[in-house]
Amino acid sequence: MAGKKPLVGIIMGSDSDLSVMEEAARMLKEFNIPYEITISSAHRTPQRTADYAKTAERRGIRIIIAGAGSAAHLAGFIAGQTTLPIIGVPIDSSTLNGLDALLSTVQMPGGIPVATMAIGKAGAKNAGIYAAQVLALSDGGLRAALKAYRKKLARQVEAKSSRLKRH
Ligand code: RP5
Repeated sequence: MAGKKPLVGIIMGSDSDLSVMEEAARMLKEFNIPYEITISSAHRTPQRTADYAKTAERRGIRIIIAGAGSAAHLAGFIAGQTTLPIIGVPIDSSTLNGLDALLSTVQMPGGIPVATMAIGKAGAKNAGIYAAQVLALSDGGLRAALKAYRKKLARQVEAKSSRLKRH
């Protein structure tokens, strides 16, 4: 993976989002998908965010995962400037525990979609997996890795259940 051109862009509104967005990066690493990761805000650095969105496709990025909290406009702001698929991750960084970010991210106007995940770490993790699933449409090796991952999850549940039965 090292040295390969990134296929997925992870972007977040603040460094305070990193502990959540690292979950997306962890899943991309697990599937050997090269990614880039950056911080840019729709509100605090709108020009930097616009430049990121507008140059992503020509830099070889295929999907963008955008995570932000509070009045979270990052994913939608980016979606308005590129036709790359955008995955939104609402982050639970505010006094409203992410409900604000969920509504701001998911309620896009018709014509400009954002695929919105769950609030917080589960959403970031699923964003990484979802990006892998989109890339797997044209990558048989990745499809096989995703099927193996599902089997691993099932085995983990069975192992947990067996441990319970032994008590
Ligand atoms: C949002 O505001 C960021 O995505 C972050 O979740 C939240 C708080 O940012 P900081 O004040 O911690 O930089 O734009």
